[in-house]
Amino acid sequence: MSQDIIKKFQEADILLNNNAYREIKSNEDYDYLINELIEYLEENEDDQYIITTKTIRNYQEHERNKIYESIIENPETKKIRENMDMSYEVLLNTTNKSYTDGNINDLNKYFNSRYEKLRSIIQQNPEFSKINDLKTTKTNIDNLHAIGIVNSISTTKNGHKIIEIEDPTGKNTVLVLKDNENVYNNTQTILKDEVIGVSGSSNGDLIRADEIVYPGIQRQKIIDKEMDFSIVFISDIHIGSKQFDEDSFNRFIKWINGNQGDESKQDIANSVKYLVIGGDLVDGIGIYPNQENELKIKDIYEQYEEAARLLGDITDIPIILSPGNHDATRLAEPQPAITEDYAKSLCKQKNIEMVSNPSLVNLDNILVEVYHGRSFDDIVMALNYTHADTDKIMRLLLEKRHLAPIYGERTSLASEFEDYMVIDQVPDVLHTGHVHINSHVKYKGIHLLNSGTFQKQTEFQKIYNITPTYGQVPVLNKGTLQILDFTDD
Ligand code: D5M
Ligand code: FE
Ligand code: ZN
Repeated sequence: MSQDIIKKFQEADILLNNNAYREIKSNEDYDYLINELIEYLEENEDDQYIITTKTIRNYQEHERNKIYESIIENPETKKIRENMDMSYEVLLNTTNKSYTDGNINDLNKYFNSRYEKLRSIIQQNPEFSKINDLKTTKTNIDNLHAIGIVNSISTTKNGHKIIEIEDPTGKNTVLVLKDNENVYNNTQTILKDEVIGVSGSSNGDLIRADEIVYPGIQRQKIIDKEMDFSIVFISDIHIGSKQFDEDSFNRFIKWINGNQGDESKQDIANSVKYLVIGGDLVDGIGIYPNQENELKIKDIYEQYEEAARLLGDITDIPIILSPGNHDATRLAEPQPAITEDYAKSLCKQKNIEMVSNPSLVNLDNILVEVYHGRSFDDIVMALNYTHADTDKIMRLLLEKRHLAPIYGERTSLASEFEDYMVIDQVPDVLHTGHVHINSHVKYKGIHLLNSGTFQKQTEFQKIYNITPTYGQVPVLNKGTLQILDFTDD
């Protein structure tokens, strides 16, 4: 018998039989097990002084129960939730609205829809209530107003901006002089394929701009809607990845079930009515080169089974689940909801509502728009931003009233008959993910938030210098945003 094992037990006045000895010795981390067993005996079976394999079984059962009790919903929390009205309404779910087979007419229809929707928003501005068709702007006009999709943006050798715009009737070129500072500055964030309004004068060749306008949003009239409950936002959990931080995620599940954190954290848990998941629930397969080296679960079905096992512990609050670019659904946006083809158990879970990306839900009078955020990669490239500029990007998108303006770059957009990426209805909360970095800003009365991740830094992210903020969960707690940390007990 190995002397150090015997000695440890002797010091605690405990004997052990041969079978128990063998079992303990075969354990990889037997030092840890010995300490645990001694502690268990002292606390639970203090009249016992010989350890047998039966004692080890009792100890294991005891540990399992302990874990189970800390994961399943706290009875008090359950009681509180029984008295809550958790009704909600899905206002936009594009899942069954996809018709495109990708032909060129569909592309025309798609851009027409984008143009018409955004034109009518711009025309809410009285200055643009009457507009000139672009085909009529090739003559001398002193005071014209036009609305067009941006075909291209370039800078002349003297530093002036040239923007080609197009409407259903024709095209024209817009010149913005660099000395015209106000207008010029406003063109710094123009993106290809977005819809803008231009006022100015035409000399027959081109339009000289006096003003450029975006569709824009009004400041919300009710700045703080009444809200006596909480909504939890997470995304980018990446189940199946070696870097998925399961410890933090388990703490999170314990918390939402009323079993983790100090009193104030538990109070917040007891006020939670909804959980929104903004995509990248699993890590997927073959998403980027050499991803398989970073996968712990290399089968997509098993990744979703594991997700179902983890989320299955949340039983009494509705979960709104929208996909991301790592999930098993069409990559082109709008992405249809995840289906039971890949995620059978999740789809069976009664409190999970599978929705598209993007989607719009009404959670007890709080309108939440969920968008994973793939288009941020394109905007970062186009405007020379970084992935930490999410606040800025979300403000821009809101003013442009479009979630993914740039067509034909990394974000593949499906040319549907209707452009569902337009922000038709201004939400109370715009929830995004994808960048793996938390952010929150309140802009014109709207909460713009990014829910970070539960994945530690991957090799891919090292190359791009992206430092994730994992295990930090934003909660809209009765109208105020709080970030809860789950990286520590
Ligand atoms: O995205 C994880 C992170 O990696 C997020 O910060 C965006 C960034 N990312 C993802 N794809 C790209 C490309 N193609 N270029 C640059 N940066 C990217 P995830 O979707 O979880 O892999
Ligand atoms: Fe992600
Ligand atoms: Zn993503």
